Amino acid sequence: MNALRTYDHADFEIERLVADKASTTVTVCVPTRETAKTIEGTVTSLLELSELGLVDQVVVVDASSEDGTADVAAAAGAEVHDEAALMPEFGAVMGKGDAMWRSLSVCRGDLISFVDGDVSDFAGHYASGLLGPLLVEPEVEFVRGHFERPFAVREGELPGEGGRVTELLCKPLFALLSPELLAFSQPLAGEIAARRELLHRISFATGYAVEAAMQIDVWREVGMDGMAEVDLASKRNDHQSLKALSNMSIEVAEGISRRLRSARDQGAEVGALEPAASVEPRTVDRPPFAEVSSPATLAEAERD
Ligand SMILES: Nc1nc2c(ncn2[C@@H]2O[C@H](COP(=O)(O)OP(=O)(O)O)[C@@H](O)[C@H]2O)c(=O)[nH]1
Ligand SMILES: [Mg+2]
Repeated sequence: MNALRTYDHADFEIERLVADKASTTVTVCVPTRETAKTIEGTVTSLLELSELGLVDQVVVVDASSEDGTADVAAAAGAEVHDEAALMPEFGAVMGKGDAMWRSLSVCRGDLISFVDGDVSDFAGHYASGLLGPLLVEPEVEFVRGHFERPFAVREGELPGEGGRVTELLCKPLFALLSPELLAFSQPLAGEIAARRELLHRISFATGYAVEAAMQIDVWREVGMDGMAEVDLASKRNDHQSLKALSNMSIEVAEGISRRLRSARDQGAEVGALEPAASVEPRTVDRPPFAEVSSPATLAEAERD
């Protein structure tokens, strides 16, 4: 097995990246649901990178947030889309992964980065760190961020105690099923960057299944050698309730389960993680974006 390529955001100087970038275009896309508190800072940081020539398009794809996220993002200068207005022929939008997938219809960059919109210590080094490996290393196709994630408590914060679904669900399942993927410290981090063609080739799981599913699909598509991880220092976002994390975990488990079944159907010797027949799935896989512009797929979606 090839070792995972690892970087630090400080390895990439913005001026150098802009020079290496030449005519390559870059989109940064932020999926948002009720993030009015943090989105202005995020958009402002990204537009600073745009002034420096690193980023060409800053997109916010909003879940019709009621807290004014879309207006705040637009006032800060982002290109804002309501997720429901993107690819409406696919019906109701099914959470974060579906919003990301639909955003491919408006993200024009040769390189596309996704970053969360609810991060209070977001800064430009998130985007430059994620884009760096793609701009300097032709073999890298996909980059995921990792960070120190403190857990906020009334008296302050507990270092390293955030990221509970990652540690309690995703990594234990990877440890059992695909230990190679443990090379990534935070496989569920929403901060990624990739070449557009790769993102158009893979399916996107809807909801919170998207990150774990993408981790597996990209690994199967380009191998460890085509992947990289970058240290983005710290990430602070509001913690979700245990109930919300439990629902998130079910979606993550579904995404992993579907990939195991598809690997097995393709002849891989993997164990099954088979849902009971009575289980109503909460997530689905959107087809590779490259396939959806074909008239047959669109007609199929319209029939559903
Ligand atoms: N457009 C859109 N964004 C979403 C949706 N659900 C979550 N997000 C955003 O995706 C990012 C990560 O989601 P979050 O709920 O914070 O997940 P966590 O950080 O893993 O707990 C945040 O910017 C959310 O606002 C959704 O259904 N649609
Ligand atoms: Mg969050």
